[in-house]
Amino acid sequence: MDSTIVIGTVQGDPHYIGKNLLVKKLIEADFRVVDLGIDVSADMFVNAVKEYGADIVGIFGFLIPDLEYMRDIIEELDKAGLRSKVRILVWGLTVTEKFAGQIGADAYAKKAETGVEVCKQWAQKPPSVVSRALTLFEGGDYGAFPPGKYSPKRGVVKVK
Ligand code: B12
Repeated sequence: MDSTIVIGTVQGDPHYIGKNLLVKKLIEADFRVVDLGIDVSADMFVNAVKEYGADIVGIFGFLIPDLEYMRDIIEELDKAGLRSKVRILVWGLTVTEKFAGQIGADAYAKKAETGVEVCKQWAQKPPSVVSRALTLFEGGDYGAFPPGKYSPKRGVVKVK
């Protein structure tokens, strides 16, 4: 796949078993993966996106405070002028579809398999159309957030 994914578990969170599973499956699917490990700060995400020219960012976090770190990471990517160059995939036990849309992620995926599916769809589409191009499932394991519903910039569109 002609796509580079930077992935990590957010700052303060030591959980990595599920993330590592996703990384393994992404590598098997022939993606270039930059695994930043655990306890990853917003700066580390920003620097890695720049250094490796990543086009996808995967953010994971199990713990409740992680939700705010996810928001920070997306804001820092925006401030660094990188937001329009990457698609952002998030997941965590306390991440809801609505929250993912509100913080400006492009998609969420509850399982490693569906995370890979989202990345495959993105890898086949140019960034400008990618959010809308995803297959969307209501109440399913993954979804995407084209502009519209949750904020003026981004939101969730559901397709049955
Ligand atoms: C194993 C575990 C640990 C291990 C972590 C080992 C490791 N190195 O990863 C240890 C013991 C270190 C740990 C510590 C803690 N834990 Co813990 N832990 C768990 C446990 C039991 C399982 C997590 C797990 O690995 N599941 C298996 C993997 C395969 O599943 P997964 O991670 O969900 O991954 C799947 C998806 O999420 C998805 N996915 C994964 N990564 C990504 C990334 C992206 C981008 C995407 C799209 C998808 C995706 O794909 C995966 C496969 O389908 C859960 C309870 C549970 N049943 O979930 C609690 C749990 C996550 N822990 C919890 C807590 C509170 C803690 C502690 C804070 C406890 C404490 N007071 O000390 C500490 C962390 C302290 C710290 N800050 O350092 C809580 C979190 C509650 C909350 N929401 O805030 C849980 C839910 C337990 C509970 N019910 O209270 N924990």
